[in-house]
Amino acid sequence: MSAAKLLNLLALSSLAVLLCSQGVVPANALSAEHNVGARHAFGGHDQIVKKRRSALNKRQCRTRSNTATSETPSATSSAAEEPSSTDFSGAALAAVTSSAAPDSTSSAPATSTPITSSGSGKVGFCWGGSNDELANFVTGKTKYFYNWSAVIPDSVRSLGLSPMIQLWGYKNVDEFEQNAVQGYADWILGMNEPNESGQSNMSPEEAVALWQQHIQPKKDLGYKLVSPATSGNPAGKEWMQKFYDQCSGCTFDAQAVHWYDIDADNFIDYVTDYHDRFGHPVFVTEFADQNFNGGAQASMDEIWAFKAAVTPFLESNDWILGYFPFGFMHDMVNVNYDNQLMGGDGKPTALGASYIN
Ligand SMILES: *[C@@H]1O[C@H](CO)[C@@H](O)[C@H](O)[C@H]1NC(C)=O
Ligand SMILES: CC(=O)N[C@H]1CO[C@H](CO)[C@@H](O)[C@@H]1O
Repeated sequence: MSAAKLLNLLALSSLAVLLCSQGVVPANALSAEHNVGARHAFGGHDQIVKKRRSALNKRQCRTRSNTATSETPSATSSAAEEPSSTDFSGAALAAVTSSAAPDSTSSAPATSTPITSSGSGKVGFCWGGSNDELANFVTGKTKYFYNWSAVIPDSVRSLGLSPMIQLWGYKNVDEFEQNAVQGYADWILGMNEPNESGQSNMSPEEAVALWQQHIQPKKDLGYKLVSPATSGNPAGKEWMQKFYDQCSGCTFDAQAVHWYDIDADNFIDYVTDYHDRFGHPVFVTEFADQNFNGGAQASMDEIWAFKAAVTPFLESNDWILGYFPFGFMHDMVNVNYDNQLMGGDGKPTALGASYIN
């Protein structure tokens, strides 16, 4: 990935900044401190947080990516660092099937047998790889694609994936309007973590105005509309409630949910609550077994256990339309590299292969 593209991705990614601020607070961990941290993520507070974090997994907080904001200091820093994760792609190769993408250039061995390929089509890519690497990941179980922008790589359609474009925030309104013509994509994702100052950073009122002006009219062009995605902290739900309460004339085909933490039961409760509370089918458009609350990171064994615990929940509930594990990318931003789903060779890690097969 070129440095420019990487920076672009980092700027847009939800993970960009909040991970170096107080980070994502579990749904049930009310924390006033979180709000303070988020608000001051670009000021002196950030240094304090960095110090506090330095005792943790060093990889966690090495990249700042605040080009998304006007406060924006240095987005250059260590963004070009190579991922330091273990690369399981050798094992992954054996597990990958290219059955759903017969015309792909996947380098998965044609002779390999998938572990299991449910063909459920619920796995989505929040994608940070290059375009030509995408074919390495497409299976009968994968279906959705977005990359925090309103631009879709050509290969998405030809690989049989369902493209989603995002009105990320104010910064890509023009790009969004240019691209969101009939048939360009299937789904529109609303704003990215609007309740975070380091992300699209807008009030429910502002988001309602953007939605009514730019997103809702696309319904008539055949698009299915997905709510904004608030960050996984308690204020996110409040923000969402206010947004829904005020968005008159708005229609929603699905609810977007983001979640980062280390407890599978908490994940299940959180996602279920979003569904029960707001009443729409759900896309979990970002999630990982990642601790942003100061404790230890999950071990690789625990990450596997987390995956084993949440996957049956995600697969078996019809109201969950799709789920997007983080991350199919080379640079994991501030997330524990043990969660990485793509190896340095652009092929699935063992964990990545397990999610898509
Ligand atoms: C998303 O993909 C498009 C098409 O390949 C690319 O132009 C754009 O830079 C990507 N966006 C990000 C944030 O990587
Ligand atoms: C940037 C922003 O609007 N943050 C908001 C996130 O949501 C909570 C709850 O509505 C607000 O208090 C924050 O101001």
